[in-house]
Amino acid sequence: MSDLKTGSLKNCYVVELPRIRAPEGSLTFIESLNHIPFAIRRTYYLYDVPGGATRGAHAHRNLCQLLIPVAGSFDVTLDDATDSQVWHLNRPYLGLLISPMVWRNLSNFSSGSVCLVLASELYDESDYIRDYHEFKSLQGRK
Ligand code: T46
Repeated sequence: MSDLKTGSLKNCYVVELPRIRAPEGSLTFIESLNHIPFAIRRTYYLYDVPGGATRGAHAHRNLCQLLIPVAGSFDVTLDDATDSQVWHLNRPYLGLLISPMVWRNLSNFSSGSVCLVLASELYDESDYIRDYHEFKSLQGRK
């Protein structure tokens, strides 16, 4: 569990990661608690996403994550039950940090895109809020 303030879009932001550029290609690296404000306990990635598919449609109670478009592009819509904002992610050195208690939808995946996710916690289904009305209620919005 990170110590980020939770439940607000104000705590979600783009992280510019280090980029080592060379004629042979580029390299980006990420260090726990240095480039991101949490220790990485899990890594997973989304790939082979068919055109028109959407992912997400939930919030997490305690999980903090960094989403990185390591290939291709996709859109991330975040909603804290008061405001919503869309990010178009299309650079492998720019990740989107998502704090707990923020509803997310991922869409517009380009062909061959890969979304790498660094997560602050192990997988735990009880951390998910999959009902938007419950999410709004927990956020103090009816
Ligand atoms: C988010 C986006 C980017 C596991 O067994 N282990 C795991 O670590 C994960 C992430 C998922 N699963 C299982 C649970 C479900 O049966 O895989 C299935 C799909 O998982 P989920 O509904 O979490 O998938 P997405 O792609 O809709 O959402 C995930 C993250 O949960 C979410 O926080 O931001 O990827």
